[in-house]
Amino acid sequence: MSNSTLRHQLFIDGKFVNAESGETLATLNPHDNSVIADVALAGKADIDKAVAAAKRAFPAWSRLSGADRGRILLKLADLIEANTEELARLETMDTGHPLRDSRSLDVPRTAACFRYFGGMADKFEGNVVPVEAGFLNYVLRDPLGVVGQVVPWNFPLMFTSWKMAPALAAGNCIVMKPAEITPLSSLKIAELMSEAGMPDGVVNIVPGLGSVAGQYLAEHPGVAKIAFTGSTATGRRIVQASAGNLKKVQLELGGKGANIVFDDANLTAAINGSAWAMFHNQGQACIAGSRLILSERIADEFLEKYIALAKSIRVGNPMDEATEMGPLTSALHRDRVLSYVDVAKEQGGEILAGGKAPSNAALRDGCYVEPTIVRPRSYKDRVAQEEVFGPFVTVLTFKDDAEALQIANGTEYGLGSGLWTNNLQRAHKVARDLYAGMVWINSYKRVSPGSPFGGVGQSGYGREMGFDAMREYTQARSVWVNVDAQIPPWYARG
Ligand code: TAP
Repeated sequence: MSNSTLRHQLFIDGKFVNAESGETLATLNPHDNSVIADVALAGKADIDKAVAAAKRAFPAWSRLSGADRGRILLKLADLIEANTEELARLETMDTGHPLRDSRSLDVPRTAACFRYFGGMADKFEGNVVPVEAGFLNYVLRDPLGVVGQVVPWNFPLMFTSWKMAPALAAGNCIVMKPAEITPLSSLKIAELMSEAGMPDGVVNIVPGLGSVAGQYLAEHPGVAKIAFTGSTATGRRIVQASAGNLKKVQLELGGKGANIVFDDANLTAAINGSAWAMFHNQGQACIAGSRLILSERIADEFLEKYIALAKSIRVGNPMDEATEMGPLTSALHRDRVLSYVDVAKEQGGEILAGGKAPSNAALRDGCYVEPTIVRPRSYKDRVAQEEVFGPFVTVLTFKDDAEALQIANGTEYGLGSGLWTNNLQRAHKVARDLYAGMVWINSYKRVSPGSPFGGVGQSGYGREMGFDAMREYTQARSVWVNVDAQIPPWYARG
């Protein structure tokens, strides 16, 4: 891909434009930290322009029929599929996702999400409420207006669709800020949006610093809702920033996924599935199964095979077809992940595998970390409590189901959790008792545009995907009609 074809400007009111300040920031290839492109850096003036464009576009877009809005999203899904190779390479270059993942997961899931909500746009209904005789009460689901969306760097393409698709299907207009280090795939989506016939101003994409552009978007009085995916700490700042105009807030925050393996599980499936749960996308996933919780009856056998599998994962240039694990998305983040190796050791943890950058000289300039397996002394240790967000799994063991649940529920997070067992009753009981927004039984990290995605506790609130997402991007309007009600006068005169 030639760098001259890369979209690297802000997308405001249907046009690619420079930032008002003229400022740019280089986005780097995490394989070798070379510059891919200098990307325009939005400031407050650009956010103001984007919000104003979205506000102008809102009346016409929100009054378009659901079918007409849906048609554009369906066309976009087709265009995404037609551009699979370019989008996959772009995502791989900017994030370090192995090309095989970008091709087989990120791009198809992005298209599927736009297609699902394209189909939803003319099917999401209000309702009629059986109120007192003589009255008709119907409830409309109105779009909110201009919504701000802040997307992180771990799945920039896919999360662009998760955020945009339901908001657009429901009739909202959007100002989206991608992460400053991974803006390229969402800017390509902007180009495809225009090709699909999206009216100018409905979607605006403004790469910029989180602390400047993101913060200002969250504060902006012209924004009716802010939807955020990222760290719990930034989520708290967003809530505070939203207070000025009491905007609606939706938060998809961190996680520390419990992945429990019982002694009656199919170990072959559990070992492979648990490795995928942790090491896919270099562990940079809020739903990663980053706490492996093993029955002590199978722990030795499980660990021996699991460590062997982790060590065999092909770490390398993400553009190579054979690569199974690429670099982390930035050098800053790699250093942060590696710093947890010292944290583990300081608290008496044992490093069972990895814990360093690979020795391969070809990867020396990149942001690589080996698959890392750590046995902490307690589930209360920092590495078993804090989100590391890298290829870094902690292993703990339990005696019985009660202890498994105590460990699994023993963090402040509650996003995704998994369990492996062939005992039907145990499966449903543990699924019921896990503190989590999502539970996978005998699998891990499954997602679908129709299935609600989100967490409890410090993992945030609100749900992406499915009908829940449509409810998140609409508000109820209750309309009362006096059909033939006989209302006795309240004041007996006149
Ligand atoms: P965050 O600071 O949460 O960044 C996520 C997004 O929020 C980025 O687009 C960021 O922009 C933006 N942002 C930052 N400060 C903001 C503010 N004050 N107001 C509005 N938006 C703001 O995460 P990070 O620092 O990149 O990563 C730190 C840790 O967060 C990771 O190690 C991981 O534990 C967690 N994390 C979780 C997720 C998910 S999926 N839950 C995703 C990413 C990171 P800039 O990138 O331009 O700063």
